[in-house]
Amino acid sequence: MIVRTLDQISGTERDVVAATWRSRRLVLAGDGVGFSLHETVMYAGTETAMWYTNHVEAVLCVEGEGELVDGESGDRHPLRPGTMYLLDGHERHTVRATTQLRMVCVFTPALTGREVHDDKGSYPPAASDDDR
Ligand code: 9YT
Repeated sequence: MIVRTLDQISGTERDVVAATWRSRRLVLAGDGVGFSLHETVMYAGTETAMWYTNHVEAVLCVEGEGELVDGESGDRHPLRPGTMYLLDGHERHTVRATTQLRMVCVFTPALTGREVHDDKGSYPPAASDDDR
């Protein structure tokens, strides 16, 4: 069993800061369970375009208000605590944070740790089975 707190990982390699978000990665590929688990804060007033071509991601909003735009269909969905979205088709999407948004995110395959978005808003494929 592994037990970790957000306080323990703050300021460590598991704490990744980008222009519009901060992601504290509680479970990573090195833990060897096939998924990663992150607590992600999207900063108030920001817009983040993403396109996870190599991963499936589930996101549960637990704090804040915003909007999710499906980049494939153009559909818009309000984001508020209790709303979940699952990117089961590698959809392009944009998150608009009206207030600060706090999300719980699960990625499969697991992220290895230091990933930040490339110019398409994607992360590279998992390096190898040895990293999972
Ligand atoms: C909601 C979302 O996907 N935000 C971008 C960061 C990502 N969740 C991560 O790396 O934790």
